[in-house]
Amino acid sequence: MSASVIDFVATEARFGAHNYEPIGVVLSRGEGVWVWDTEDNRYLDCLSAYSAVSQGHCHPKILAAMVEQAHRLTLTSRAFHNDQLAPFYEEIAALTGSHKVLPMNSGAEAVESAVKSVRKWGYEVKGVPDGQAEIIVCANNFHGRTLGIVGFSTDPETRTHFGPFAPGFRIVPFGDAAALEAAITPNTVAFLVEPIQGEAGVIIPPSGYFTEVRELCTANNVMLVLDEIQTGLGRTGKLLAEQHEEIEADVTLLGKALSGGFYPVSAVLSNTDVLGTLRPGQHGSTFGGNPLACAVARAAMRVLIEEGMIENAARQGARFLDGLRDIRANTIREVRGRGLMLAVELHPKAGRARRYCEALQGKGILAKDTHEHTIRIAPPLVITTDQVDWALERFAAILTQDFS
Ligand code: IF1
Repeated sequence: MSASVIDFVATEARFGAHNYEPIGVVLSRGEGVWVWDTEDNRYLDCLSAYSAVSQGHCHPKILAAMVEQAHRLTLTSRAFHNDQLAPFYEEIAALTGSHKVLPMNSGAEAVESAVKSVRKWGYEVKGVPDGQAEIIVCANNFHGRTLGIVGFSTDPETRTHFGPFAPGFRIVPFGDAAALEAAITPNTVAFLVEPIQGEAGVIIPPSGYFTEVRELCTANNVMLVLDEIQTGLGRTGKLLAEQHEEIEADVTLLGKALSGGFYPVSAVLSNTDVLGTLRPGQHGSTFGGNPLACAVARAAMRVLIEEGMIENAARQGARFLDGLRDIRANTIREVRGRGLMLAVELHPKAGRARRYCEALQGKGILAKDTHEHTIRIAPPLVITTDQVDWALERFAAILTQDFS
């Protein structure tokens, strides 16, 4: 690392809370799938800011929409109407087939908003006695960092010493429909679940799981809440991951790529009943639904469709997965993926995934480890065939080495 890079890293360490441990690269510029560091070294971004820059870095059309809107009007609060919110509602509802929309900012806020809404629905529509609502979630879930959410996490790192936590959550294993059925009571208002568990290491449930989950939720009048904050908007090769099993959630959560990485924009999408229970004054946000966010999100959704990014994610994701599976290396325990949400799980004896990510950096690839032994791979959805092949060559070169 050069002197200036060490300076940036040291200054961050001196003033910042140490809640991250970044890889030693200081980025200063991005375009499409590429990012450059302060010394002008180029890297293929295989993290995409945790899937938020699916449309590629600094997409020119999203940028233009953002700049144009920033010149006109940025924030009004919801105390007044603005001329971007209505078209945003129309366009996101048409795209996803939803009836009602609640605009928020971060993913965690969308999750919290959904928890509040399904509880309210439970009391006011389903008839659950006040204060008794139960929400079922999965072991190894990741839905964000706020108190309500970390309270139902099963990861000690995420929750230790942040309590006391709110009651009202039950935990079942992911991918086990019988366990869900057994956990449902008359007071169950919702099942909150990721279509593919991201933080857990790109865990894909057994085929048929979500079909059964959908049937169980319908039979028991339980709202199925899919957290598509990471899997949604093309990441898995479909607009929504629910489409892989041809089911429809009652509540869908979007965030991250909803803004193409320009701005925090999230949304709760629902049938009429769930969001219909919220009355004036009962929920809100200073920034939620602001004109700048709406203009950015409209452009982000438009380019995703117009530029064929979802189909590209399916095509390049299949190529990437095949290519990773073809790498003959005893460091690899399993390769998983759907669309451009991929992971390589290393043999525990191969050494820490972090070391492989650092070695990949040396070859011009930025990827992120998760849980000691898994390398997560999620490039922007605009990646080309040549770029996938370029990346595969480098993954092969690194994965055939031993860093134990
Ligand atoms: C961190 C992982 C990704 C999410 C799902 C809600 C949220 C997230 C399914 C909250 C956020 C992030 C945040 C980041 C790490 C990260 C992550 F490693 F945990 F798995 F994306 F890959 N639902 N995911 O994945 O959204 O409030 O952050 O906007 O360090 O917290 P947010």
